[in-house]
Amino acid sequence: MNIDVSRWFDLTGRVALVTGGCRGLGFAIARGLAAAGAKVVVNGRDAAALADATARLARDGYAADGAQFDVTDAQAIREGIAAIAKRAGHIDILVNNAGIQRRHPLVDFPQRDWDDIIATNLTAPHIVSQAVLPAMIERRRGKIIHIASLMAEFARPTVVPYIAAKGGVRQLTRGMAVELAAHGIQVNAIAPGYFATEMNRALLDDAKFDAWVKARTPAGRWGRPDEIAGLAVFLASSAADYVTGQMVMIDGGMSVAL
Ligand code: GCO
Repeated sequence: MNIDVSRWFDLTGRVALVTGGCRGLGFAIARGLAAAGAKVVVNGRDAAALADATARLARDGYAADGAQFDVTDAQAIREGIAAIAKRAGHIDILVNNAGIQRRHPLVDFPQRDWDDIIATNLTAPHIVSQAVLPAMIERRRGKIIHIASLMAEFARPTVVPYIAAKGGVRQLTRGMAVELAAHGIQVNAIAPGYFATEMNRALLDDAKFDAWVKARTPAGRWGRPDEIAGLAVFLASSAADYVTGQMVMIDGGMSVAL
C-alpha cells in the first residue's frame, strides 16, 4: 500500500497562532504553517507591522489574520484569544515565538530589562498557553511549540537574563508536556542557534562576532529565517503526535561541536 507521506504534514483545517509573527523567525514559521494548509493568525503589538505581515502572506497566496495584543498583558491575551476564536475558530496550534533580547554586563544589568526579558520570553508563553488550553483540552487535541534557544543549554556573557529565561522555557516545555499529554496535547520547543534576524542585527554587523559564529558553526554560516519553517511544520503536524516534551536544536551543528 502506498503511503501518502504528505498527509502526515498536512495542516489543512487547523488554526495556528504565532506570537511575534510579524518578522524574523515568527514570520517564517507563520508562512511555513500557512504553506502546509493552516489558517494562520499572526500576533504583534504594532498594527502597521501586523498589516504588513498579513499583506505579505496574502501576496504569497495565504489567507492570514492579525491579532494585536501585547504578550505581557494577560487581559489583552485573553481578549485577543477570544476574538480569534470568534473570527477564525479555536486555536489548534500555538507557537510561542515572541521574544526580546537585551545585552548588558551582568554586574549592571538594568532591573527593568531583566523584568522585560522574563515577562516576554518566559511568562508570556505560560500565559498565552493557558489562554488557548481550555479549548484544546475540550477537543482533546492541540500543539504548543515554544521557541527556546541554543541559550537554553549554553551561555555567553552579557545575555544572562535571556539565558535564564530560555532555560526556563526548556523546563516549561517538559512540565507542560507531561501534564497535558493525557489531554492529547503535545508540547515541544525549537532551539534556534544563530539566525540572521533583526534581533541579532548588532551581532551580524559586528565583524568579529560574525566571524566567530561562522568559525564556531560546523555549517560555517548563520541560519536563514526560512530554515526554521520545516521543523515548525513537523512539530505542528500529526507526524509528531508521539513527540512531546522535546527541545530540538536547529543551529548548523554549533551545539555539538568543540
Ligand atoms: C546573543 C543572541 C542569541 C541568539 C540565539 C542563539 O546575543 O547571543 O541574541 O541569543 O539570538 O538565541 O540561540
